[in-house]
Parts: sequence; C-alpha cells; structure tokens
Amino acid sequence: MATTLIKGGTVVSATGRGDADVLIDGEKIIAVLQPGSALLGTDISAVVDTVVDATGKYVIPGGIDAHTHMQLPFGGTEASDTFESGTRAAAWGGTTSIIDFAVQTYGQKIQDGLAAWHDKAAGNCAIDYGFHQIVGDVNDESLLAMRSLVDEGISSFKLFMAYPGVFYSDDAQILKAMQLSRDTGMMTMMHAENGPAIDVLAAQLIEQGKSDPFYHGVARAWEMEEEATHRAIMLAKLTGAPLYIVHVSAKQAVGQVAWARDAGQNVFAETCPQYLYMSLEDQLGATSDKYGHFEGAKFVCSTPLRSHEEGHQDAMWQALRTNDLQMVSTDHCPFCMKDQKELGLGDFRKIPNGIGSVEHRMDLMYQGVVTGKITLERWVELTSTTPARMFGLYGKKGVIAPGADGDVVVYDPNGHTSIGYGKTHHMNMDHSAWEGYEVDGHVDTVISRGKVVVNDGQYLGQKGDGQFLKRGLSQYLT
Ligand code: DUC
Ligand code: ZN
Ligand code: ZN
Repeated sequence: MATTLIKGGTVVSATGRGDADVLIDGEKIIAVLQPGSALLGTDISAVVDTVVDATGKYVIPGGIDAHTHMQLPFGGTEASDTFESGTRAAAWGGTTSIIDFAVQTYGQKIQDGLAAWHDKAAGNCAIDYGFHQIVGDVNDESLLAMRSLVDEGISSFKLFMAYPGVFYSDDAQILKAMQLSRDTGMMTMMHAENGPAIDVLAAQLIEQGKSDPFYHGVARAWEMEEEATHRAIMLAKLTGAPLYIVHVSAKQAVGQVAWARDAGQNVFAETCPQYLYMSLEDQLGATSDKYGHFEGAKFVCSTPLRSHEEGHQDAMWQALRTNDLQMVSTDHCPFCMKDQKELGLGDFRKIPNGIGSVEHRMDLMYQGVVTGKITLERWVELTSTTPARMFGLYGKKGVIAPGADGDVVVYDPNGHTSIGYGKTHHMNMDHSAWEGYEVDGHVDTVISRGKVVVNDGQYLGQKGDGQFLKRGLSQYLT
C-alpha cells in the first residue's frame, strides 16, 4: 500500500496547533510525528512513496460539508451539480466528505427514496459521502421504516416546516417524528420557516405586482424563521428529541437556539457562508444588462439572505465565536440562470431556491480567520471536527490522528483565491453568487483516504473514489 508523508507543516486541530509531520499508510493516518522524525535511523521521507511539502502551510483534517443537495429535484427542475461534478468541486475546495439528503417524496416509501439516492451517488463521487433522510411524508409506515435507518448508517432525518405541498410536515407529524428521534437517538434536522404563512405573504406580494427576486426575501421575513425555530424547539423539548436547525440566517432565530441551549436542551444549529457574507441589500442591488433586476435570482435561497442594516451577518459571526452556532455547512443547491433560475422570470416564487458554495466553504471560512472573526482552531472545528462529531463520523473523519482516514488538506496562508465563475469555480453552474469574493489563502493539496486528489492546481482524483459513509449516532448525545 502506498505511503505518504506530509512534511514540514503546522498541524491545526480544533484544540490547538503544532509543527508535525503526518504519515499515511494506504487509506489511514498511522502517525503524527515530531518534525523530521527518523525511523530506525532513516529519514522517513526517503522511504515513503510520496512526500507532500507543507512547509509554511497549515495541515488540517479534510472539510466535511454536512448539508448538500446534489441532483435535487426542486422547483420544477433539478440541482445542476451531479454527485460527480459536485463532489469533484468539493474536493477542489478542500472538502473531503459531504452529507447529502436522500429524499422521500409524498406518497413514496422511505426505502424507495433512499435507494434512489444510493443509485444516484454510488460509483460517481470523488469524495466520501453519507446521507441524511428527508422525510417528506410522515405517516405510520414511514415512522416504522425510519426505525431501521440507523442500521443503514443514516442517523439523522430532516423535516420541513416550509414548502407546503412539496416536503412539508405539520406540527402533528413533527411531534410523531420527534418521538421517534427521542427513542432511536436519530438527530431531527429542521428547516425552520413558517411555510403556510410565507406562502400567503408571497401570493399577496405577487398580487401587488412585486415579482422581482428581492421579494423572495421580503416574504420570508425573519419573524417566520424565529417563530418556526421556537416552535421546533418547543416540540423537541416536549418530546425529548435532539434537534439540529439547518441554515440559520436570522439573528432572532439564533437567539432562540441560544436560549434553548442555555436551558440545557440538546439543540444545535448551523449557518452557511451566504448568511455570513451576503445580504438582502446585495440582492436588491443586483442588476445586469441581460436580466435587469432579475439578476438577484442568483441570491435566491431559503432561508433567504437577511438585511445587513439589521445586523444579521454580524450576529452569525458572533454566534460562531460563542458557540451558539456550532458549525458551517453550505446548503449547496446550485441552479443555472439559464433555463433554471429563469423559471421565475415574472414570479419570484418560481425561482428554484439555492446557491452553489460547496467549493468555497473552506476558503470563505478561512477568510474569517484572516479578518480576525474566528481563530484558526475554530475554523477547523466549524468546518470539520464538529460536523464529524455532530453526525457520527468522528474518529474516522474530522481529526488528524492515528487510525483516522487519510483525509488531509494542506492550506497555504500565503496563497490567494479569487472566487467566481471561470476562476476557482468547478461547480456545474453558469454563474456564481460569489463573483468577486477574494480570499487570502488557498487550498494547496487535498488528500482523500490517502490519495492525493488535488495538488499544484491539478485534479488527480477519479469518479468513484468516494465511498458511502455509514454514520453512527451523534457524539454530542451518546
Ligand atoms: N433551501 C434552498 O435554498 N435550497 C434547497 C432547499 C432549501 O431548503
Ligand atoms: Zn432547507
Ligand atoms: Zn438544504
């Protein structure tokens, strides 16, 4: 089996940093060594197959993006990244594992939904992948089927308080699913927005002729997120279920999460890079020769971008520092403008919701280190170690230690990354919502289960390198 030595770098973990060499044998890390260690008197670099020079660079556990939607059928179209293109883009950006969402649609059996997602992903992924289960139809049969998911390595399921008629669960359904979450230890993940009320507000805006993409954010007011977050927390408290709120964007929703955590409840939450950097004002100001104000469609996602004037972005950064938010995922759900976002020309409700970011998460969060918003260690914790702990992968993933998978990123703090379409962009999209963002750092080398997949600006991996990850229960509960 091939051996790789990552030599001369500064190994950064969630709890500290230090100069060390990392030795990988086959797919596993077998040693973290004093710099320049010898083996029976021989310089190790002379006897390994590959030496990666990490001098002056950070050596971190590969990123774990716990919230992606490759090939998601949504809004009358399908997310434009396949498991192949999306996981390859993730690898380019220093992410070596994703957790995507298998979907049970209304009227479908859970097992059939899950099997369809296995079919989409198997043999196509560039990096390792797992699934959460979206439960689009909570009923007695689904609840029974969900009991066997843990044995299949699916230890979390997601419900939607938004999107009536698509994925929506009402409070009675949520209550029953949370009782199962309590009994099995599965994590309940929640899209917390009051969908029925949002749909009324959206219809009223359209009736008033307010059809531009900006009004997507107006209809999805922060009150709708705060209210749903509070309701989910109360139902979780009543049932004793562990709860994880996805894509938090409103400072008031963070307030709810913080309040529940302070009261000792097992409530966790993520935010996404778009809610740290982008605002409703950006969306309002977006315009182009081709699309006019419809250019703002590239920023349509749910939860929506929030007003900068109201301070939501600063509140997200602060919550990441204070651990009121525990991790950062992307909610990567890319759609092209042509033929996809364009479906909503004249009616913002028909714009497929989503932004593509899977390639940029590690860089964008590193820029938070550069600007002093988070520490280097917190960067690793938010993007790799906590996602691994939260979703039952820790030990294998999320850490550089003997026995862990050889998922390692060498990150160059003296490098530079210009983000955008045609720049670092390998996602299958015809635009980038991140156009113009600059990062004072660069992904130098990416190693996925012992194989160098990105090095020196070249992609060396292959479709099918990635394997399905059977996950255990959240380590925050056991
Ligand atoms: N939000 C998005 O932006 N896209 C997909 C689904 C979701 O909840
Ligand atoms: Zn969602
Ligand atoms: Zn999502």
